[in-house]
Amino acid sequence: MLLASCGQATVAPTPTPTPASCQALARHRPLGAGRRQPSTPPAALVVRLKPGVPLQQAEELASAAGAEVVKVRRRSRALLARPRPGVGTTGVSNRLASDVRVARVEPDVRVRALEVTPNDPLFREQWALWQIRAPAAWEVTRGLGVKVAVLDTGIAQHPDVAGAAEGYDFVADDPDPTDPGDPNFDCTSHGTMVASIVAAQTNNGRGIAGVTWGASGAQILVARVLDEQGNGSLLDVEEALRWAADRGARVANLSLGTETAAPCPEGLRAAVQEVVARGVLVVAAAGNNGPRSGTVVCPANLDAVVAVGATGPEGTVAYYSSRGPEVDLTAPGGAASGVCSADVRTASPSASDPEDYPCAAGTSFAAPHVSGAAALVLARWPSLDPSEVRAKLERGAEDVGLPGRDPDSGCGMLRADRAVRGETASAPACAPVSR
Ligand SMILES: [Ca+2]
Ligand SMILES: [Ca+2]
Repeated sequence: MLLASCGQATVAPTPTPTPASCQALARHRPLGAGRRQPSTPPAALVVRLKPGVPLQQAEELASAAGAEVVKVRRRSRALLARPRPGVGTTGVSNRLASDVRVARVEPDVRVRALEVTPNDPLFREQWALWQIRAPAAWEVTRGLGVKVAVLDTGIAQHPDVAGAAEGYDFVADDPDPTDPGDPNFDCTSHGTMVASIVAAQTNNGRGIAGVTWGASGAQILVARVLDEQGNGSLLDVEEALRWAADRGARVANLSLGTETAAPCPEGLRAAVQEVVARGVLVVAAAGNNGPRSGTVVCPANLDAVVAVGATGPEGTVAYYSSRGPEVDLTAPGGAASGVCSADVRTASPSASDPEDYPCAAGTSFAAPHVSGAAALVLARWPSLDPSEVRAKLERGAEDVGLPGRDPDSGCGMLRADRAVRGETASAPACAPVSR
């Protein structure tokens, strides 16, 4: 069963893109051409005072040199001064430097926030990436080379999604994991949508951004375990998990589950334990059977699996998200309110558009945010074992809902930035000991 609601009017038309010519013009126009630039103020100077010189003399000292004080920094015993209009910076600097009260004069060095903003046109609409603080995480890593297995309906061709690094079709038992698409829904490929969240081609000036950066991000191993309608066998899931471990996958994403909450069969439990011991973090969608507790489906309800519930754009747990003590984390899954902008933007071809960017909601789309963040963590620290990766994700999570671990949100909302920096939240729900 697919843990998505993509057939329920959540697939919205792609918004009208900015005309390509307009974008190209903006990109290629030389700075300043054809437009009056505001006059740049003269560069500020940092003036460091000698010991014992009272800071109260700052104004007089600057004024005597032809400058005005921008600010005085008491702890650093320095002032920021700027030449008065029409007064040359060099002269001001020389006069200040020759003042007996001044220890040193330096140019003010400017700094800026190092958040990474990719140029994908739909990125500004991807609230999900802002919610998990992906731009700050990308300062550290974009997940290059980590192998993430996506066990799903396979993958379809889309210009903003890299193909499978390796793949296998466990449904038809052949080496071609292509998803032919679901004829019942216009959203043709669930697996492609999920893969696009993990690793859409990013900063390519096209479509969406992924949690990891496509060609410069995680490699996707595609295991087709669900048919185009989204139905499959847990035995194929078992087999595909072992296949993924054989191929060096470090994360396995399972945006699938049983229809209702039920204990997992012993075979699947053993397969999960086996691949976790071989270094694969297994991440699964919690289910869309909320809001009552006790609704987390298999395989998310296994202890060894990271069970992911869904949040909407406000950061609250979505009404449909399955609840129970097995929930470990929440991540963006969309509000499922029928409004495209409140759902998760993905990439997948549709019947009407080979380059569609459908919006979709479900815990299916929450899990790949966690899988992508796990790949970022592993790109930074490749030697971590699954329990260590999991601990970083859980300790960095933002406690939401009831204080501490709770059955709606588990350890709280995914924070990719803290996970890749190895930081613990200020009031973590699940630190220092995770389940
Ligand atoms: Ca893109
Ligand atoms: Ca909580």
